[in-house]
Amino acid sequence: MAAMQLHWDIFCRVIDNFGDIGVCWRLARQLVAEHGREVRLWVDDLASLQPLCPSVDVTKTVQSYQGVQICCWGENIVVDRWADVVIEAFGCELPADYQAAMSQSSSKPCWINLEYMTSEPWADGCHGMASPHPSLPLVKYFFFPGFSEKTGGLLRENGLFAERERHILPESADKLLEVCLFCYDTAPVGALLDAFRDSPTHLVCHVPPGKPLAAVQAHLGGNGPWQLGNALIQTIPFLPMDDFDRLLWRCDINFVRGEDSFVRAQWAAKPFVWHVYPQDDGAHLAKLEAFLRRYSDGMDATTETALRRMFVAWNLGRNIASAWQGFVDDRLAIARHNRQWAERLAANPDLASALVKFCAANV
Ligand code: TRH
Repeated sequence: MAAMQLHWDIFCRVIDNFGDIGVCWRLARQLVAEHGREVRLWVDDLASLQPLCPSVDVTKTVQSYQGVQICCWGENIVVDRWADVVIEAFGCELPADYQAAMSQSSSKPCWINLEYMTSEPWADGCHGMASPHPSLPLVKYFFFPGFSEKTGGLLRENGLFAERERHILPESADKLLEVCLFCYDTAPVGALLDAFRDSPTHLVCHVPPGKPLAAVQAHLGGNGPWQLGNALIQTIPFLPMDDFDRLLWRCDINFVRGEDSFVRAQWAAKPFVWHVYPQDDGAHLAKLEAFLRRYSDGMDATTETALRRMFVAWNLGRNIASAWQGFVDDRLAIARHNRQWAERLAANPDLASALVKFCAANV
């Protein structure tokens, strides 16, 4: 039997926001907790990890937290050993010295480029593709998170659904609606707030700091809380990662964005609205459409229309008021569908397990 690949190095360069480090941190701690791996997480911007894990000390170049060794990836890092598995997150490019050292080792590490998630069908064909290095005797493999069984799957911890069920409250049509508003500042937040104000629905909307709050403040001014008709809009602090999950479980409708919060909203099995990470060439709209196709499969026509109208309105900034009311009216049916959707997705292996298996087969 092949030796277990014990040592893993994950390299993460933070481009913007929290998704890059959110994904890497989640993967690192799961590899430790569920697969017994020894993981070093190299990150170039500790300050972006700190809000997710408040115990992280941004002044320390090396520290351990939840069993993961967190290393600051600065200009001149000294790597005393290379790992059995090396993960280059989102094409962040490994340090040249590290690549050279990898190529000289007698047992070559399994080198993975962990890609951004997409539901577009082309990911099925690209997942697992090998890319030989142009000059060194190394091969890099492309690993695509995704929604089909032909991709690397989605990050999902063992016991997540059981934990969720311990916290979740039963759906009901007459309770005060709780909404979480996590989006980019390009979302039509002003139009949504106007729709809240004009709606008969009583709700409380939780707004995290950063882009969501900036967008709310740009429309309403001041620092809140704001009472708009039946809607109370209130700020919340940025929550540690596991508390953020609990917020998604508690809320009745979750606005989420990017990659990691989008996946967490799906595991929460509550109605959600996705704000896709905007790309200049409009590529994000293809991602949105590809996701909507998969996700609405098996939905009844009325629910699908309500859901599609809201996702499109939110991402294109059109017809928010009517789309919102339709979404709210159909939320119990959407919640039922989302429960089944989460179960269906969870039939595929989770990303960390798939990665462990893939690496064992590609040494
Ligand atoms: O922050 P995001 O927009 O991140 C990313 C990056 O922009 C990345 O470059 C881009 O390519 C990618 O999106 C698609 O959205 P995301 O992915 O949802 O990451 C947010 C993380 O922050 C996620 O791990 C959840 C976490 N979070 C908390 O832990 N607590 C909070 O209070 C909030 C609001 C978020």
